[in-house]
Amino acid sequence: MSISKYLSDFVRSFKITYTISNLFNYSKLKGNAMLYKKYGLKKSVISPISSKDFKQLPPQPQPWLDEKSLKDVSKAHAEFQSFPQNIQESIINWSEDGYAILPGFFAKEADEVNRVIKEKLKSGELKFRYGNKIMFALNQSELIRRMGNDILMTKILSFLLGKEVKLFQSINFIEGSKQRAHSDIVHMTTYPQGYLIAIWIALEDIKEEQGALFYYPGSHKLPYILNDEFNSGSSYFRLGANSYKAYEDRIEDEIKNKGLQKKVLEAKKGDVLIWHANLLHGGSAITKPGSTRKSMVFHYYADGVICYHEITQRPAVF
Ligand SMILES: O=C(O)CCC(=O)C(=O)O
Repeated sequence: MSISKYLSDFVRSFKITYTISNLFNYSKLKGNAMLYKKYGLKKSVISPISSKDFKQLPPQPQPWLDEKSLKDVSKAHAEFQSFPQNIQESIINWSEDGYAILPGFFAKEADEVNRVIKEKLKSGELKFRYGNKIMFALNQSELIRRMGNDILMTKILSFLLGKEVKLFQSINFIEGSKQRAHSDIVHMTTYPQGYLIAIWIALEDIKEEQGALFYYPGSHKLPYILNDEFNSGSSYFRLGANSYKAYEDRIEDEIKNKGLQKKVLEAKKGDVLIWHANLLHGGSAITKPGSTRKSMVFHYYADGVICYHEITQRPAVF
């Protein structure tokens, strides 16, 4: 590890560092005061925040399709009936599976996204972060922003969550992420719980050997695993140095104990997979060295809920 990376990790391990950063982002966070009041959370919008803060608050309803099955309500649901037939077929098992595949949804846009990403990496406007991730390319590309706010996609996601969604971030990959199984709620968390949804887009045809996306159908129904459920090593002042590894180990145990069955997504260019906030997923090993796995993820939070990052105990900044 380089000295600068070591120093940056060290500084970021102190919660006060995030509090100072929140202070700089005060104009973006001050709107949270209304949400904190709405849900009875008594704390400053610049303070660290985690699931511990919500323990004393009354339980809130989960997203509607966690409580009932879309299959049971679809026939009588006008909005569901207004979706094109192919979309209806793709999302009908959402409540049971926790994911939906929309073949070729962004097939027309994929090549142009690849061109834009390549050009912006070359010019230095975009850079890799956290290893192999290109974060927030949507801030640099009208096309990516447009895709993230695609009207039909936004309608589908809002329908599935039962609340309007707002685009939070994009992540682009050139190679497979090789990320171990996880659920997004440990990174992007909400109160009430479960109000995050994400889409993954294949930007080229992808075979397993390229480090394809994998996921565990039905795993979204497992209890949410938040900081209290693993040894995060965090204290009043600091975040635990190995909290993410401890989390991933905990998830690996959960998968073994519950005997969950993995599926690997061999995708065609433009295919979209929508995943539930709590669906376990990750990136397969790359068994064909040097292969690419061009893909893009959009994460969306629901409107009107408290949005934060459980593992780093920070409020989400839009
Ligand atoms: O693309 C992948 O391999 C995983 C991405 C992911 O897990 C995420 O963005 O939450």
